[in-house]
Amino acid sequence: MAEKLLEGKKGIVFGVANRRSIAWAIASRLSEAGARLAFAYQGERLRDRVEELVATLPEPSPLYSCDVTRDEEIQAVGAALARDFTSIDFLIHCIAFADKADLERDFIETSRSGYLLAQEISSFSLTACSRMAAPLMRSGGSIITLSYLGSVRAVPRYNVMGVAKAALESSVRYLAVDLGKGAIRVNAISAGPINTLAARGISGFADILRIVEEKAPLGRNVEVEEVAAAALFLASPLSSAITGQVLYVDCGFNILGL
Ligand code: NAD
Ligand code: IMJ
Repeated sequence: MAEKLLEGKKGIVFGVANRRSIAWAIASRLSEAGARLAFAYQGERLRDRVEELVATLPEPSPLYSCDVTRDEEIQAVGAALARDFTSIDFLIHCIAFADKADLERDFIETSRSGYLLAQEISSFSLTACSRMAAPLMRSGGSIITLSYLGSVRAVPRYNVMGVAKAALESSVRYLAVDLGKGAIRVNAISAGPINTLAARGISGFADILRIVEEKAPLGRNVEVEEVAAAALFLASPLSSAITGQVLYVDCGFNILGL
């Protein structure tokens, strides 16, 4: 049988909250491809749920608590990875947060604190996590984050998250330049709408799914497994010349003018 794509590779996944999380779909796919995984979850509130999910993987995986607003917790993850894995080959960043109120009223009403919160958690955390991980990627590596079309288009109610995703996608390019010399690649996947915890609370989300289904060139919404397959590609040597990119996995919706 052909060698698995990620046989012998190790990495860390940030952003599993529950079984619907995009991070979980990616973790499952990378694990299937032979990778060994570590998980960083937001805080003790999530530990039991993440533990339960991770127990279903074929190999035991270390779990670390990490609130990305705390530098010392990110540093502790670096130390734990050095201890448990010695080196890593990939980092998956699936983290976003904004104050719910900022996703419900007009963008112009965004508060200073709400703006900074969205930037800190949804954008700066990629840079902080990359700085932690890069020294562990001794033979090169792949860093992957998740974005959304609201970074480059004004999507109703995405608001402050759109501005944070614009900064995230720009960070991908600057990080790709800094880390390229160490053969570390940095890319984003811009996924179409998927029914996860981060999407379900949004009023009108069902309408958004319906509009995409109606208009997207492929005439349907994206499946989370399709996002995971793109992540496998970007984590694997198949994408060895691809860095600094935003790869749309959205059934073609982003190409439309009207
Ligand atoms: P999710 O709610 O399952 O994942 C979001 C994660 O962010 C959670 O695991 C949460 O614990 C984590 N998080 C929030 N604040 C944190 C903090 N301070 N420290 C550490 N972790 C923190 O939802 P999801 O849809 O899987 O979201 C994952 C990524 O995918 C996000 O970046 C989101 O913007 C992006 N995305 C989602 C969609 C969609 O429609 N669901 C589409 C495109 C992109
Ligand atoms: C989120 C808000 C508005 C429109 C939206 C979304 N569309 C999509 C999303 C069209 C697809 C989901 N998405 C891409 C996100 O990045 C969501 C981020 C998010 C969601 C919440 C909900 C609960 C909360 N804070 C949040 N912060 C970020 O309190």
